Amino acid sequence: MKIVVLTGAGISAESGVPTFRASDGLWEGHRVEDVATPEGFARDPEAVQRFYDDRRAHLAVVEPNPAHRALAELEQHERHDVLVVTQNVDDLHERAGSRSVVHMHGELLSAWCGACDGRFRWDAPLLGGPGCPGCGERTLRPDIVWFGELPYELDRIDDALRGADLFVSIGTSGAVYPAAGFVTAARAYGARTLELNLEPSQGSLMFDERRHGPAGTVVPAWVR
Ligand code: BJW
Repeated sequence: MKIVVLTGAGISAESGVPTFRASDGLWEGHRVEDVATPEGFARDPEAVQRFYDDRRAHLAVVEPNPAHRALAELEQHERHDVLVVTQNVDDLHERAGSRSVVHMHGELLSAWCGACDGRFRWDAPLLGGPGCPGCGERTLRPDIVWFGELPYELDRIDDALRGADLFVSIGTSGAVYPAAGFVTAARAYGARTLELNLEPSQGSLMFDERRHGPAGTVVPAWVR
């Protein structure tokens, strides 16, 4: 069976990575417009670098949880062809053992140089760091897709949705496009659709089937 799994912040919540849309409307105390837009970066690059440096450093103290591990197991199953499309910028799917992962919103462990368009594996701080290994530009930005920017690998994702027998959405609020529209596309292409989330998402009624509860419980129960 060809399976496309879309994951969001909810799958990493039980690992201790905060989700985005908490009730106070702030992301870890920051306004979205300040830290997740190109305009915010242009206004205050150091504040944005510091925000992402803190989140990158936090990766060292979190671990994959049973939901990440269950998806890695699913990929090992010889009868399944699995693509994980994650909106998350952490590396918990890879650390759990998933090999077929698309980071459509970028990665904390990557940096992007706006001057030479180079992308570099990055585990050091951006703020006060050595600058671009390619061209020497001082101010690198995190390799993260911000509002108004085009997510990565949309053609590959669309091809996968076109060929999918099953589309599963895990731990995402369905508030951010284009990911929020994947369920509609998958249905139109003929896939069965399943939502696994703590609570009904914004697009919950679009799914053929819904199972609600913490990812660390409902994802392993679905996989096994
Ligand atoms: C659990 C759980 C547990 C908790 N177990 N579950 C008006 C209408 C339509 C679109 C737009 C519009 N105005 C602007 C747009 C476009 C915009 C957009 O969608 N805005 C919306 C706010 C409306 N989108 C864009 O700009 C995108 N680009 C774009 O559209 O390009 C143009 C284009 C594309 C395609 C074709 C043609 C043109 C880019 C979006 C980039 C998003 N980037 C961010 C920030 C990354 C930086 C960072 O990480 O710091 O990505 S935004 C943020 O939201 C982050 C996430 O990946 C993304 C999704 O959030 P997610 O993962 O769903 O998290 P939450 O917190 O929202 O939800 C968590 C869920 O888990 C909840 O449901 C919980 O209940 C659940 N949960 N604990 C299971 N234990």
